[in-house]
Amino acid sequence: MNQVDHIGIAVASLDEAIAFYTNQLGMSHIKTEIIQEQNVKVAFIDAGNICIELLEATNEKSSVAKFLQKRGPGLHHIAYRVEDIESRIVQMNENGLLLLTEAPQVGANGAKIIFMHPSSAGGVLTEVCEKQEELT
Ligand code: CMX
Repeated sequence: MNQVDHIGIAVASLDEAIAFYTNQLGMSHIKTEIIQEQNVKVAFIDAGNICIELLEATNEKSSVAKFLQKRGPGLHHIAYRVEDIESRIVQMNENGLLLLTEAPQVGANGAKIIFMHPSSAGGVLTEVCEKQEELT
């Protein structure tokens, strides 16, 4: 894994969370995007050396809705950036890690993403992502 790409935080209200990170913590809101495939609306916050991804569920099917019901708002996942996600998937499968899908899915900003189940990653929902372009 090359570097931490972002930290995902599940929130009940994206507007309230954005206000907290910008008004209270003085960070910049980069952009907001709906990711249909994941049933989430995400806002990216520039935290200097890292990006914070705030996640709001768009419907009850969303894994974020389930997470909020069970655990309440808070740290949801950590994402590591790689250069060639397909070869990483082969490697992770060979190492017996439990991936949530066989192939990468489309994440925010068109990134290719895949998740490791928390049971296979020390209790942390872990995303591996290959960026197509930098956030602007
Ligand atoms: N972090 C750590 N543990 C988590 C977790 C999370 N985010 N979400 C669920 N878990 C734990 C639960 O607490 C539960 O643990 P126990 O068995 O000890 O109770 C276990 O995982 C199973 O949880 P569950 O509520 O039964 O949920 P599911 O198995 O149905 O789903 C998961 C869990 C990880 C497979 C699901 O949340 C998922 O598919 N996540 C990936 C997709 C996603 O989060 N997309 C949004 C992000 C989009 C993006 O960044 O682009």
